[in-house]
Formats: sequence, structure tokens, C-alpha cells
Amino acid sequence: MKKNISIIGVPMDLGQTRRGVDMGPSAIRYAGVVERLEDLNYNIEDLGDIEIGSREKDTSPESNLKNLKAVAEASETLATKVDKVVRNGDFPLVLGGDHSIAIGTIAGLAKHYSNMGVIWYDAHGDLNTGETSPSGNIHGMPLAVSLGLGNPVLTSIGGYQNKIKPENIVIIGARSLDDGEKEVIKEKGIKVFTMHEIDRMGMATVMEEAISYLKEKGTDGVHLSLDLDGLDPHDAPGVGTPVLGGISYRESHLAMEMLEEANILTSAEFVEVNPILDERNKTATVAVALMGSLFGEKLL
Ligand code: 6HN
Ligand code: MN
Ligand code: MN
Ligand code: MN
Repeated sequence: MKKNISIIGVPMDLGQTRRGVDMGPSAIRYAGVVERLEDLNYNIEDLGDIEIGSREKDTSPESNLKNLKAVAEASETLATKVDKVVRNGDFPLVLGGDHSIAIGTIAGLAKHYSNMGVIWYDAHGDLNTGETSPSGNIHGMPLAVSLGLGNPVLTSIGGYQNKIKPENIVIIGARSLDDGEKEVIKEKGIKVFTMHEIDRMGMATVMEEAISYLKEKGTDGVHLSLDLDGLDPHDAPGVGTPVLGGISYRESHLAMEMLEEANILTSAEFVEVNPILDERNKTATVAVALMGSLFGEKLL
């Protein structure tokens, strides 16, 4: 993995309706992310937070997507920032904010790769469009958007469409999928390790298979998009859409360690940390501990 990491904070909460997730980047900084990664001998550049617009009173008559305009604007800003980090040859580490930020992150990344892989570590599929969404919340849509599905205002962020290919995606930890999302998964043949597979095979085998799968696809870069609600709410209570029966802290550590050993990641983002819903900054602390493992912290 590269020796320079550039941190971008995205205090975004417009992709969903619970307040507080905009404070995620601060909480992660206070949990010591910079110090933790500096101790592993990385050069860390904290680029600060990008600017986020305000919550929109009314949903526009053309679509049911909440805060569409403000989310689109922030996504463009983020895409430009991420693009610049990659052009500098540095490793982008993006801190959320709700998961709608992945639209901008991936838009900034994907133009640098011809065959980018994505690991989507999440209780959810985030594969909804305006038609299938039960909520109108854009944080349930970023993976669909990155595939070119859904509202053109979002799919055209960064000035191009179809950022990633369905066969280059691996979803890990899914346990709450809407009907429309299940259809997309089947139709597009997206690789998913649900909690069922994690329970049956164990995390070690799941990660081995996920890594081999992405290597076999010939990916020339892999982005990790880690939603803290992929973890069990016992270990990560500070999230807006918790789902019981999730991945444990220990399994997640192992997953991060195996990604580090495989040396395939070219970017990462940690999202959905909501300090208002958290217990003594536990979820941000968990996020930072996982980053430690992801960047090579060893127990001995
Ligand atoms: N997340 N599938 C639900 C929706 O509203 O579309 C929940 C999405 C959660 C999104 O946690 O990033
Ligand atoms: Mn998510
Ligand atoms: Mn989620
Ligand atoms: Mn560890």
C-alpha cells in the first residue's frame, strides 16, 4: 500500500433523515485517526472537510429523491477532490458522512481505472433507485448510481456514466435488502456474501473468496466502501440504520487484516458514523481501529 494517505472529511447528512451523521468526520478525527496511521509510518495529509449545502424543504416534483440538488453538488465537489488525490499518487481515505458520499468518491476514483473493483461492506445493498426506494433517501442508492442506474443527475456526476461493472462488485455483510435490490443483484449477477455465508463459511473463507474473485476479474484497483452498519449494532451502535445480526468487531478486524495482506486496495471510505446515536464515541473508535488493521497494524 502507498505511503501517503490523504484524508477527506465529508460532513454529509442529506442522504438520509436522522441528524448527526454530519459529525462523523469530527468523531473519527477525535478517535485519533491521524495519530494511529502516523504511528504506522504513513505520511498523513488531512485535507479537511468539504462543504455541504443545506437540507431542502421540499422534494422536487420531478423525483422522490430527498435533497437531490445538494447531494449532487457535494458529490461533484468530492469527486474533484478524490480525483486530485489519485492524480497526486496518494491513497484517498474518505470519512463520512452518510453513504450517499460514495457517489462522489467513486466518481472521482473510477476514471483512473479501467476495471475498478469495489468491496461494499454493509448491512444493506444500497442498490435502490427512485423507483425501488422505500424511503427516497439517497444513502440507499450509491451502488446503483455507480452502476449507472437511477437518476441521471446522480449517474452523470464527474461527467461520465457507468463508473463500475456489476461483476467487479463484492457485497459483504448484507442482511437487509429491499425487493428491488434483490432483483438488481440477480439480474446483474453481483457477488454477495450475506450474513448467511459469513456464518456458514467463516469470515476467513469469505475474504479469501472475495479477494480471489476480484483478482480473477483482473481489477486494476479496489475501493473499500465500509458502512459501519455492516457491523453488529452491539459493536457499532452509532449508525442511523442499524440491523441486528451483523458482522462482529473481531471478524471485521480479520477482514481488514486480510485486505492488507492481499495488498489490493487503492482507496477506502468509512461511512455512517453518527456520534449523536453513539455510546461514548464507540463507533468512531471502532472505525479507527479497523483502519489501523487495514493499514498494517500488527498484534505482535
Ligand atoms: N445505508 N434500503 C433502505 C433504503 O432506504 O433504501 C436503507 C438504506 C440504508 C443505506 O445504510 O447506507
Ligand atoms: Mn450503506
Ligand atoms: Mn448500511
Ligand atoms: Mn487487528
